Amino acid sequence: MNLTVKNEKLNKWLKEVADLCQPEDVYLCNGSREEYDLLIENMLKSGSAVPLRKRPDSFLFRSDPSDVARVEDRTYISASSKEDAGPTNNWIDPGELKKTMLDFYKGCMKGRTMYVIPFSMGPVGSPISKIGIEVTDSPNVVINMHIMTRVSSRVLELLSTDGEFIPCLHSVGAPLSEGQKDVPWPCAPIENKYISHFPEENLIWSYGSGYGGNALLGKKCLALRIASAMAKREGWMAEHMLILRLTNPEGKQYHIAAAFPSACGKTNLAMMQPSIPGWKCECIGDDIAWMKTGPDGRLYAINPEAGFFGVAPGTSYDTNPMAMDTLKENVLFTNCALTDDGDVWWEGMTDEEPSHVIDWKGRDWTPDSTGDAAHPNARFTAPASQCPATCKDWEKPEGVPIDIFIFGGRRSAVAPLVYEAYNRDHGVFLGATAASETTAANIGAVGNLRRDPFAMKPFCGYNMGDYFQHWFDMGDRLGDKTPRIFYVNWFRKSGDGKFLWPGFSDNSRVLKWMCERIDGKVGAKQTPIGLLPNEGDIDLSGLDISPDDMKELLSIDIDAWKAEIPDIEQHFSIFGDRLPERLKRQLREFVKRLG
Ligand code: SAT
Ligand code: MN
Repeated sequence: MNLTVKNEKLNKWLKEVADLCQPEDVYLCNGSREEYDLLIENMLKSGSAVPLRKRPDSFLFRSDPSDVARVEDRTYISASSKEDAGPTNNWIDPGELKKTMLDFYKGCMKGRTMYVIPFSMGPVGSPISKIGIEVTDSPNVVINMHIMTRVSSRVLELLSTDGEFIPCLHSVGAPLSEGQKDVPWPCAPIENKYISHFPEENLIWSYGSGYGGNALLGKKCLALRIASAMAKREGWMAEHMLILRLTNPEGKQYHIAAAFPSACGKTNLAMMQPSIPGWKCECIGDDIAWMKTGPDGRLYAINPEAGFFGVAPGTSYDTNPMAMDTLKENVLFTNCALTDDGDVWWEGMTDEEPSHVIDWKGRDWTPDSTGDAAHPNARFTAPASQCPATCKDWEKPEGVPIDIFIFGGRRSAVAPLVYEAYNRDHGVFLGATAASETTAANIGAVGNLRRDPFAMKPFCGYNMGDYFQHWFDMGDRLGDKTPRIFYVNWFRKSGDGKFLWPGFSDNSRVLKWMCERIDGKVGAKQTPIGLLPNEGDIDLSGLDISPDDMKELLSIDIDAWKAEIPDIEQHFSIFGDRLPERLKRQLREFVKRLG
């Protein structure tokens, strides 16, 4: 390998990786526009990128049909003991996993270029930021990383001779033999895919997938799984949360961090434009929040990412106009449909379906076809700076002070539109028991209810029982400066299967109630599950919603909640002695309140 960098540890690691993976050549990325354009040009030539006549500098990629989402079953937290990975993570002994993966990595980049991507999660040089180096044999990963992270030669300068970085090794796992023609989206079969994390070494090894969260290693692997383990050790928080700033008509700002599972509307809420007059909402991040206590004792959040990797289907000028305006140019689309005039399309984008498109598998599609034109987990990758709703302070190195935490999920029944935790410990209980119906963001069944504590089930890099304790510890440290905690459910349905709440810009009405709670302007009703809005306290002016629907949205079915108890008990029981005593107490109190 004829590549030398100043940082000794990096030099050694790159040499080892090149010797192991045996790429045809090695390329050190600098993050420039020229580099991005050149990679796209090569992918256009090879046929893996499709140009979009209707959107300047935007391209469509079609994945292998098997490589369309994260693979939670193939994702490992390889701590030295199984207990430290905990019951919600897959675990293989690090020695054994490395041995297996080294066999796969041996010669895996034959016939391909090995790209070295120096990137920063968080603004380059900020004290809160972390440096990663991703080595990959996928040019598609390089261009996505260009948008999603800060890729720059400055990162290498910052590393100097002995700076710390997180090594992120990635291969699509599809070596090319002499003269073998490449496919548009190389990847390995599912049983050979491994998304592995070694939290004790701050090390990531990913093999066999070219898709999003499996391959853009700065995102879920570094900024959530590895960062959550670092945060636990160092006393901060890495959370699966959007960050937004809400400003009321008097100009008072509120910063909200909200955790919802993948494909449950984080991007929509982060870019939401309030339907209530005089209120303003600005986006700071749509997926990940890193939070530390500031000099004033409050909790400050930054978005470690630089772009949005959002779910395309369902995104429209009705549901998320800010996202639509973000997607006008410089966007990478994956698994969307291609229209006859050279644009992308997906289910829910327009009122009327196009009469003909090429579907995400590259086949002709008409409204009579069976199956979706775009994959339900089709994605866009777009720079955050392009979003008209992006807050001017989104890159502030010190972050923004968080006033409100929201937990939630997708539940067609039981959970009401909104309620507030009684206190900090109860708030942790709400996060720890959050449940949501599964979505297409993971390979597997869709629509099954599962507990997804803090929306972190797939992303916590250590024992989740210890993670619960970390929430208590952070709360104890923050004391009365802890953000107020709420739970929401935008997805409750009526008996005949219709969504009861309009959602999207009308979610501002719910956020307004939260702000008024903080300011002591409105009261709340004590119920067994928490504090609910009093009738008339949610601003419904200008909204056409029937009083019956509103009643149902805020109704609590005691029997349905009682029926949850065995499931919560079962969910808690898996943590054994790692379950904090304070959560057990919360459960006992909850049972008592239910009567
Ligand atoms: O594919 S990603 O993991 O990046 C998206 C998600 O599931 O949140
Ligand atoms: Mn996510």
